[in-house]
Amino acid sequence: MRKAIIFALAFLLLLPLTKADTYLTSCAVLDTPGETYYLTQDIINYTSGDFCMDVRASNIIIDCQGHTISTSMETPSYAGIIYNPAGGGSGLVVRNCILTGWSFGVYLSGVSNNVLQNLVMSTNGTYGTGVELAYSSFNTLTNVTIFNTTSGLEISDSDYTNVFNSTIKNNFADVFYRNHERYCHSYYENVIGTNDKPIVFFNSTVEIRGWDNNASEIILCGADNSIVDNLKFSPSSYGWRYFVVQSNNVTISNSNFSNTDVWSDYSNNVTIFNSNFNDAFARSDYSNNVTISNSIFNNQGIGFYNSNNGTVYNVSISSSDFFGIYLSTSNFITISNSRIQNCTYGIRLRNSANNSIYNNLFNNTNNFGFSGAIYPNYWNTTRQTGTRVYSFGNEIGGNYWTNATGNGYSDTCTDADKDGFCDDPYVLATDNVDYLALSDEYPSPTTTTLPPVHGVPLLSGTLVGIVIGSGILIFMLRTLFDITMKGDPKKIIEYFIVLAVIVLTVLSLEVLFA
Ligand SMILES: [Ca+2]
Ligand SMILES: [Ca+2]
Repeated sequence: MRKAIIFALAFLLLLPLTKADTYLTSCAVLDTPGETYYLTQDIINYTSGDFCMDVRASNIIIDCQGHTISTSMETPSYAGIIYNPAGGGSGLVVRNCILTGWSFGVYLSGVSNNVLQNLVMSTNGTYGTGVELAYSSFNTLTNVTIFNTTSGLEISDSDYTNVFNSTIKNNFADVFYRNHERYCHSYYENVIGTNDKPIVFFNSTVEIRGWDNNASEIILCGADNSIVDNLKFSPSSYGWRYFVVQSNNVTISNSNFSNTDVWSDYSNNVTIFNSNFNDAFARSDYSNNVTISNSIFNNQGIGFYNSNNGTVYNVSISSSDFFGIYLSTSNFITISNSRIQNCTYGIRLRNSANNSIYNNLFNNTNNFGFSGAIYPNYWNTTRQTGTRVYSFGNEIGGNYWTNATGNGYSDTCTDADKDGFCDDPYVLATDNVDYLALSDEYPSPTTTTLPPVHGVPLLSGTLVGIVIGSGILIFMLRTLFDITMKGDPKKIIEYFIVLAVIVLTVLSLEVLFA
């Protein structure tokens, strides 16, 4: 009896120490806290529900032991592994799994301190995300491979994401930030993206100079006062690559971007100048004082979203299938001295007010468009002396509105006094009027360009006249002085003959150069 009691006590003592293991052969709801679930076989083409492994308790370990959990492409599917318990949770470990075809390979929402290790995820090219972190912080990914998804690692309102020794490449977007404010406490080490270049993350001031495609994705998060100069960034012809700026006071200059979004997100005072964008989109979200100047955009343009006080100056945008410039819920943006051509829309405004758009050339299929609520905007500045972006005249005011066939408003408007401004306001929409639309009626200045004369090219008639006239005056005074001193009548006759020859020469020059 005593022996039996001792045995029972020992058994009871051992109970909490007993490894709580469950072996799975199919998808399941995992709701025992602290349990380790081992998958003992592949689960192929699961189609019976939205989730395969539905985690509902904390500190659970899922070890697939190298097995695959897949769903068939044709069936709407949601997550291979989801951890989204009501009231939150933490401590999930997922390891040694291959997750294929899911809308989300692993979906973590409202949970923290989780670990993903030794995972391979793909969607075989259909829509899907490898790992979604939504409102989930303090997560660590180690040795995770994600490819062929829409978003490899999507980070939505989550911070403290640590990624080690992982490959997230050949996804439409490799690491996609969707934070609605700045979360910059993440850490990336040896994370390889598309083209086998690293995905780099900086959260303190950095100077990036002279990089020639050293990275596949660059994230400046809280890297205030950073300088980017002479950067060449053309990560891949496929997909959506990012140069993400979530930092203040960042300067980007003398750089070349292709196939990328240069994305100012929750950032103030970002300045971009002297740069080329080819198939590259400069967008500003929730960012103030973003300035883009002296730059060239081809195939894509510039977008401001929920951003105020931006500036676009001396920028050339061409051949965008969507828009040259888009203002969405963005106010007090100034766009001037820019050329926007061959775009489907030159500029589009949505719910945007108090923007100033003047002295630009618009030459597009549709020069402007509005959506959402239409608020007042300024389409001209005060009439003043200045250099026009297009058309003759020495005063600026509004914009030049034309199109490929040359019969836009500025081409055809009445400008009876030929002052270079259309006589009637150009009404784009309610409270959106260009009162000083530029016209092409200002007389072109009669600049006479002369052919080369004795190897001296392009002398103007006036200049020739002044030079020769001054020479003659000096010559005449000196000769007259000589003659007067000598008092020789023959010299006086010679003087007048020379004078006659000179006058005739000057006259013929003036006729020639008139
Ligand atoms: Ca005209
Ligand atoms: Ca006029």
